[in-house]
Amino acid sequence: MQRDKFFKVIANKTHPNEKLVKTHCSYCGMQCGMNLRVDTSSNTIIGVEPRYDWPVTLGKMCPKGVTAYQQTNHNDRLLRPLIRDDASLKGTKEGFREASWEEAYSLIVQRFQEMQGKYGKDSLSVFSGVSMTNEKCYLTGKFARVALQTRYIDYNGRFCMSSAAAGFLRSFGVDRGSTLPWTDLHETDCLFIAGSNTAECHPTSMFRIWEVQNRGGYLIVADPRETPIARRADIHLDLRPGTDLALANCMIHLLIQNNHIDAEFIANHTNGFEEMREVVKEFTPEYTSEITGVAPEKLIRAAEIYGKAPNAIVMFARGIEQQIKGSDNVSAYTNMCLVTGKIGRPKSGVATFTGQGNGQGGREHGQKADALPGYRKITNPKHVEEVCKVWGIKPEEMPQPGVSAYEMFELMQEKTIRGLYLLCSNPAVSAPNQNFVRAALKNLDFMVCADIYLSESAEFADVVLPSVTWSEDEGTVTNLEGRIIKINKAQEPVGESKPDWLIEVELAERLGRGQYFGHLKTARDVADEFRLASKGGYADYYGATWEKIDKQDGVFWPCKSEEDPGTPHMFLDHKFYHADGRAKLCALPYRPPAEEPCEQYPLRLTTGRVVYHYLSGNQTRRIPFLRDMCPEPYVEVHPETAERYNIAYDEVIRLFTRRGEALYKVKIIEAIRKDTVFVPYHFGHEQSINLLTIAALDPMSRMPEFKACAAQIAKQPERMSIR
Ligand SMILES: Nc1nc2c(c(=O)[nH]1)N[C@H]1C(S)=C(S)[C@@H](COP(=O)(O)OP(=O)(O)OC[C@H]3O[C@@H](n4cnc5c(=O)[nH]c(N)nc54)[C@H](O)[C@@H]3O)O[C@H]1N2
Ligand SMILES: Nc1nc2c(c(=O)[nH]1)N[C@H]1C(S)=C(S)[C@@H](COP(=O)(O)OP(=O)(O)OC[C@H]3O[C@@H](n4cnc5c(=O)[nH]c(N)nc54)[C@H](O)[C@@H]3O)O[C@H]1N2
Ligand code: SF4
Ligand SMILES: [Mo]
Repeated sequence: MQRDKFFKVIANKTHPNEKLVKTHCSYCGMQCGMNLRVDTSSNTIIGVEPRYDWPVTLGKMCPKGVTAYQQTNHNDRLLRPLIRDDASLKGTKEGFREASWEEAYSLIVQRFQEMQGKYGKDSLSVFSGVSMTNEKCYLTGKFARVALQTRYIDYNGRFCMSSAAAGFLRSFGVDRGSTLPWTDLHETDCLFIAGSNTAECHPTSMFRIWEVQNRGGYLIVADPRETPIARRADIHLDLRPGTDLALANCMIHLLIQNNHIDAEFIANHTNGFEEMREVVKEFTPEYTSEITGVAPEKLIRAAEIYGKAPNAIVMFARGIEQQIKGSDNVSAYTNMCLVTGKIGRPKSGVATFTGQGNGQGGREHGQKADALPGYRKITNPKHVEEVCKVWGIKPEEMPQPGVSAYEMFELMQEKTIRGLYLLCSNPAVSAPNQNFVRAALKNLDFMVCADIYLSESAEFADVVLPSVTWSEDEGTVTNLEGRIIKINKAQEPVGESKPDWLIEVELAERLGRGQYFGHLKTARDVADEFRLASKGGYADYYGATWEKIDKQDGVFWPCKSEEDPGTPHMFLDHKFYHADGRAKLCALPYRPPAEEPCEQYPLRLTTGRVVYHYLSGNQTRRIPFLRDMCPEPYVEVHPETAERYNIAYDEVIRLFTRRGEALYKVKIIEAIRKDTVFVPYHFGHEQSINLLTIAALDPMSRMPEFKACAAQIAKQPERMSIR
């Protein structure tokens, strides 16, 4: 996309005592380019300017991005470690006192060593997140395996990208969330987007998406709700939540029937066509319509448009992935590009909208229960040996694989896990089946939480450690394209807060493991060790030096050497990463969601996001503008459903499932199916919709089914007005 030649691409300084620090937004996978404005007399961040010269987002930012800078010097920042002496106050904000780092460290070391002495190394666990740089994510994996020597580590990406990862690994043998750069999007002829509320969740992709339509191309959207992109789509496939696998199989069925397939590509570059064809046979538009509720004509037209488009991109997000068959949905939608050969070339391919800022890099370098740096497997002896060389430990010292995020809470409940080091995640809001998860956190003997603010999860901790925001440290993250980019430091850490990598190094030293961590004095030291640890893995970052990232506007992995410019387009040679170089066409029979509506719970509950808040809301609920725009959760209900229940706009109703209940204001809205209700999940305590969600897990990815469960509404008795 060309900029007007009169367009000024350099951001303005607004007063003389100011410098601009080039960086990216702290929030979603778009990682929009921004300059933080820093007052040089006080060395504090005072504002933000978009970066018009950032090729992916060209100066676009969303409401979260333009206010993100307000996090750094916010009054709620944690400035010193906190210790709670009275364990009976766990689960509340009460009872914390400030402490020195040394006191906090001593207590942690004493309690961790006590527990491991009594119950074994694996009595400790680490639960982490990917709003952190690659370097921090990498070091967290090493911290768990080498400093704590435990098998139990997993992270919030399990609730986010795990189905995309599992699906892509099965289809391609590699998991890079996008096979092509975002700068291709607007040049394609057809976008097929399933389960993504793009305009609210990746808003700065929209100018490219609208451009496809402006150029005469097509937009097809599969979503139970008429989201902003669904409203302007050429075809809106308004399916019942949890029925994507039928829809995707129907698309393949029709592509085959209409001969919109690339027989040569299938023969030369894929396996599994015949088995897949057998499975999709029954998915006629009529049969699929019965399952999905989508009119047969729409299914036929959607397949025709995708099939005829010279270039097309299939895209999806959590709407299809947060299901018990999330990884099957990913492979099934990916089948669309494989049967048509619309992959492995510019302007065609498949992409998932990666969620968190470092949702891509954070899943590649060892925070997952079974993963090691460079996307290696902890179950592969050769991989273990390669990583052990960098870490300086013996292969027999490498812990076994652990369990997935939700399963860690189950182990806490049964006391197999007794201690937790939680960082960069807020599972007391964001994990499913909250009543159980909160009880599991309470059941821990000892819990540490590192965060930038006192989160709902920190309320369960014995020790809270103050970490720094993204603007007070440097490092790399990998955006939703697979492009490794650089985050720069704009300000010194507030109070006594410290970057997570430094906390881990200092703790490791005090745990007697300094020989493996003591050499890491700066973020750059961690970066250099991390690049080396990824070398030779298939997510190879070795050649992505900070200098090259700066010079090239980012580096796409794999990037194997200093001379290698990186890999913006995957599979250009039509070589996939399976041993025989072929992609896998997967045969995937349909199965319904774990919990179907019934007489007692006749509605389908689905959950997700709004543009103003980010994830558990611990960051965005503190920003005045964002809080004003969306101060509380609500339930979206179709007008006919509202009439059936005799409920009015803004009336407070009780929403309940087999697991829990909560009170929500009603928002009556035509943009939702009559059999479905939607609640955003950015709120904690008694407002959390995760009190109601189901912890049914995808057998392959261990992703919880956040997107579909059975629910019911009850009217609340009118409150007396007391004045
Ligand atoms: N404003 C904002 N932006 C964000 C985030 C945020 O919290 N707030 N979080 C970031 C992160 S971590 C993530 S993971 C992404 C998430 O980005 P998205 O996945 O786009 O967001 P969601 O709201 O979870 O769900 C997307 C859509 O799936 C639809 N859906 C529900 N059930 C189904 C189904 O069964 N099938 C289909 N096809 N669709 C279904 C919902 O109606 C919704 O419109 O956003 C990132 N960007
Ligand atoms: N019902 C329902 N539940 C969902 C989803 C859904 O669609 N529906 N989506 C799921 C998805 S996709 C995701 S990604 C998860 C996210 O769930 P969480 O991991 O709980 O999300 P965040 O709110 O990002 O939590 C990050 C925490 O780390 C803190 N933090 C930020 N930066 C740093 C840092 O550098 N260091 C440290 N130590 N702390 C930091 C923040 O203040 C915040 O408290 O939620 C999942 N839960
Ligand atoms: S789209 Fe994502 S990265 Fe861009 S400004 Fe908004 S939250 Fe930040
Ligand atoms: Mo996510």
